[in-house]
Amino acid sequence: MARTLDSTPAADGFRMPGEFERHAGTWMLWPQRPDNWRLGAKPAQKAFAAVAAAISQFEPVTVGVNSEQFANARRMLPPQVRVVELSSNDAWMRDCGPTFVINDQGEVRGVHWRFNAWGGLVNGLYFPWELDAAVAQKVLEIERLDRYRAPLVLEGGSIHVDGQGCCITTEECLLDEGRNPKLTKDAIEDYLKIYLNVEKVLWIPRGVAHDETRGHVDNLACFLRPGVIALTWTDDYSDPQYERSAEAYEFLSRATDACGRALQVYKIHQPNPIRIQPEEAEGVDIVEGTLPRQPGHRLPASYINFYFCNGGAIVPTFNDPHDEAALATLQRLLPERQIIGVPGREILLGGGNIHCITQQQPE
Ligand code: KQY
Repeated sequence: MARTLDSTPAADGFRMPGEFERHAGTWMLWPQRPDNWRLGAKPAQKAFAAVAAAISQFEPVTVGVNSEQFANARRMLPPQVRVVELSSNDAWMRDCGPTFVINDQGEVRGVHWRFNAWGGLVNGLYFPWELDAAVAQKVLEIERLDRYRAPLVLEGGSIHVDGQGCCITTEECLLDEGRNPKLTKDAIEDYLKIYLNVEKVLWIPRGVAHDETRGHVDNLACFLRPGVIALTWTDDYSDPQYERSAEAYEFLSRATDACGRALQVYKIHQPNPIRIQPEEAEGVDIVEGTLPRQPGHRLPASYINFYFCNGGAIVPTFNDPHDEAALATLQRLLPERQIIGVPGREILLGGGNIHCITQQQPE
């Protein structure tokens, strides 16, 4: 039975584990909306299928699909991937899926945050979003897991934890006027502490330039393990990302985590600027209320938007000269894992990358 609980994870002794801890599996959604994905989402569907196939070499994968795409998704996804009918407005399981929490007895529950399409009627990316807002509850029902309903607008891409009491986020994202305009920074921090069961929140000032989420940390920085962070970087002073990464580097290098450790911060150089090509923009339907895709618009490409799975890490590649160094650096920093590059451009054209379309369910 999946109950909705009146208590909180912290009160019940549940915490969000680090993504690098063991997973029972991965959840994803299936892209289809033609006002976000070009050419009726066909290229994006191939890209999502490649991500699901790569992860499924390491752990079970479930993909939630709207009813009209069920047969197509079943045909395009490898047989070892479970496909379930699950309606959504778009395909960002990181952001609308549950945040799973565990206790010391190995029990798993889920946090269901409020979802408003990255900014609601103030600066959200599409309207309506009511199907996305129900995804977390439906995933927890399928898994028969109890649910905490958190009174905070939050997408999973705006937080990372080390599983040992520390959370990283950005001020740009969580203090954004479209998310929780009535809550102070202290009130938001208190909710993070209660629902993730962390003791320390590190507020990085800003995320990646041109990111339509306005500051998701999962495109900027992540924990490789407790005490160790990877950060997207550029050596080009004239790039709009330089100032953002430099301030994050300064901030994180001076910070300590909840255990009092100084953080080690490793830089991963971003790809060269990637812009929407005219033929890519042309394939996207124009719909009032959905963020338009303009030719020439710079995309927030980052290798940090990768996903840990059991024994592996699935990293977006961009057919860029920096791909090789990014994969090699991650392999050096994560020697116990197999680092797999999967093309990320089609996912990036929709506004995110591999981390944004996946959600880990802990073991
Ligand atoms: O987490 C993300 N980066 C998702 C971005 C959503 C974009 C919707 N067009």
